[in-house]
Amino acid sequence: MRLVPLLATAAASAVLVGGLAAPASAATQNRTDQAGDATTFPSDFSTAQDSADIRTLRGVHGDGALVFTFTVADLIAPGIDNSVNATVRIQTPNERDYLANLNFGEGQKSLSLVSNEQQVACDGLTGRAVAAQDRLVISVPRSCVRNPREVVFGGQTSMFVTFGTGGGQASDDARRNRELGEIKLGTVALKNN
Ligand SMILES: [Ca+2]
Ligand SMILES: [Ca+2]
Repeated sequence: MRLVPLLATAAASAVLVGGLAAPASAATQNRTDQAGDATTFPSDFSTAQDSADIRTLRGVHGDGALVFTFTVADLIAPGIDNSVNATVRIQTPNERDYLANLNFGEGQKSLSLVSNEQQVACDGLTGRAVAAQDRLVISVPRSCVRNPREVVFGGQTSMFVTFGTGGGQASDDARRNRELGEIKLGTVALKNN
């Protein structure tokens, strides 16, 4: 007779523990960017435009890693006739600047973390393209950027697509109404305290 109440209690406890076990200190920031604002050449090249056109850039400052997810209008699947590229700029409180890059060049994936134009060794740096969800994801272990309590970040995409005898390219910055150039940082810190 006591079995049912015990199970019910166990289930209730599991739900409670599950809720509390979520990374309490992880912070998320979701940045929305304008639609259709990728700088594109030729200007009517919609495949490149839609692939580069950032709609949101989400940053999650977890206990183990900083994870950045670009969602674009319509991501092309990385392949032999294109190049798909995303870069996140991360600035830590001592104003140390990092660039984490995910690149698919002719379908070959490469990842890098650079600070002051020097490569930073970073085991656990990962990235992926999820074309079905129009997402590019870069995960940077916090230990690779000296375990900051908070960061500010920005991001940029660039795409190069070839077709027949021609090609085109597009690039976007995860910030409304700004021209491309040095990747602009946000002003609100993404904290993990
Ligand atoms: Ca955009
Ligand atoms: Ca933009």
